[in-house]
Amino acid sequence: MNMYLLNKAAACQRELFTRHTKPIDCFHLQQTESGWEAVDRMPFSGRTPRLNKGDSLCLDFGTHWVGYLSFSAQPVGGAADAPAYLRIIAGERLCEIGEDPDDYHGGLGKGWLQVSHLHLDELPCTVELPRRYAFRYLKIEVLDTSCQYGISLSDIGCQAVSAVQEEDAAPLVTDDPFLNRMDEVSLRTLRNCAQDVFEDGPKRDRRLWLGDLRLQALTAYRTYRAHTLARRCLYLFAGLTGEDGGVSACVYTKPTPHADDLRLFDYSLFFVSCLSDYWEATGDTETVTDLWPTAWRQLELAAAELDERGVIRDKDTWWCFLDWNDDLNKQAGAQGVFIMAVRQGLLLSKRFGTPEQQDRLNGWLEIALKGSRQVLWDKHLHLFVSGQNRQISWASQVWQVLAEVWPTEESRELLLRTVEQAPAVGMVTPYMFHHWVEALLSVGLTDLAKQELRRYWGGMLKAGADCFWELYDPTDPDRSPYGSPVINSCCHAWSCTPAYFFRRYPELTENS
Ligand code: RAM
Repeated sequence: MNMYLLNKAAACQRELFTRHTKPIDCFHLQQTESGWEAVDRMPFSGRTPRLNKGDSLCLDFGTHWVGYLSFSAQPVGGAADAPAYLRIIAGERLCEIGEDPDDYHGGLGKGWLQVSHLHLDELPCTVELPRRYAFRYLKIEVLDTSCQYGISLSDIGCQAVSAVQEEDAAPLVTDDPFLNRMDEVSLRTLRNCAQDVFEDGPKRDRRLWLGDLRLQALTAYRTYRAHTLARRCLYLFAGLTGEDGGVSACVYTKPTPHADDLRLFDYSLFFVSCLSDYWEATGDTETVTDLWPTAWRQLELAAAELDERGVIRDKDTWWCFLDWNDDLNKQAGAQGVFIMAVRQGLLLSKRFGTPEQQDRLNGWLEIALKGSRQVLWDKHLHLFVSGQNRQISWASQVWQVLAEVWPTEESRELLLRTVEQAPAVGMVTPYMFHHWVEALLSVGLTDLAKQELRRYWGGMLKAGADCFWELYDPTDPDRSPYGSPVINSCCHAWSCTPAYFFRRYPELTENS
């Protein structure tokens, strides 16, 4: 733990903005062939009728919020001669309040589900729920009162919190209503994930992941200009490196800052990318001087994974992320991330490094480019292959293009070939789709990038997204990496990047 760096992270901490929000409608839930639906909608008057044992109430807060819930409860019909016993479920989507949380058997801890059981011992009372919730919908179930009384609830509200305010975002100039809507949802996604740190998702995992940070910060520089928050996150990672100087894939800030044991090859290298993006956005020499040694160390550690052919060694473990597709072989993607990070390291090293570091970076670049071109490139197929079984995937092509292994014209042809051949090993997260769109834009395939934004993020909008999701597979709406869609995060920061694309590449919003 490096206290100098952690103190700098602490100095970047700011009070969160707050805003009071209230339910707009009440409704009933109905399960249909296509999932859960809200029926019998009515504007919510602000006070419930008498609720007795077995009654429940569903509320809609109009859109997605992150914050602290409170309400008042009054006894109706007689004195409260027993505690009122309630179960409250908050959900980002209707399925979360429709499914019984007791039926959840997914791979991640049940504690993430936004359920709480409350005993109201003294009535009337005002209750402030201690947990922070990420939700649009709320279901309140009365498990019991007594035969003598029921309860009525009023003042139901949420103190929403965020490090940024929507009104401070740099406006988007387009008169296309669909793109405006996409931008609005991207900005809300980022707002709701921007808390004490850039969280990956405010429902789950509520922590700072390096891969997510990179895309959040990129978007935040061009929208909310949340430079200090990005700086805080960079200092946290650098202050919490392991004994060998490697950064963790994710860190926690509470009760005190500490790192997770997990390391991911690509995420560690994204420390370099994040620092390079931060430098480009801010020109803040003090911070980059402090953090360059951490960035350099990630490059050194990664370069040690190059084999004698100049290719990053493949592994059987969960060593590199890239996407939530279990079938994906990560070797070629990891190689692409490495080359991209070396290029970014080279730029930083010219200002912050030593001549010796520059020489080593140039050496790694040469070796790794050779490895990609001679070992990973299949001369007959004209595609990159990955791993022992020479797997062909979308992710491998995308990362080799982002690494600029071939000149632009060849890369453009490669991406068009990929579309034509549509490899079976596809992309499933907005995170991987971000890189796909970035690759298309990097070689000038602007129309295709536009189409893909409309198809993929637009698909989430058509499916009713208030915020963009952790995972979206248009061919399988219930797909979950964790065995149950109710645990998926439906406000996930790595999906907020349409707001970045629209501002970085104005050609995307022209004549659309
Ligand atoms: C998921 C998280 C996060 C991602 C990691 C690799 O658990 O939600 O967004 O960075 O996986």
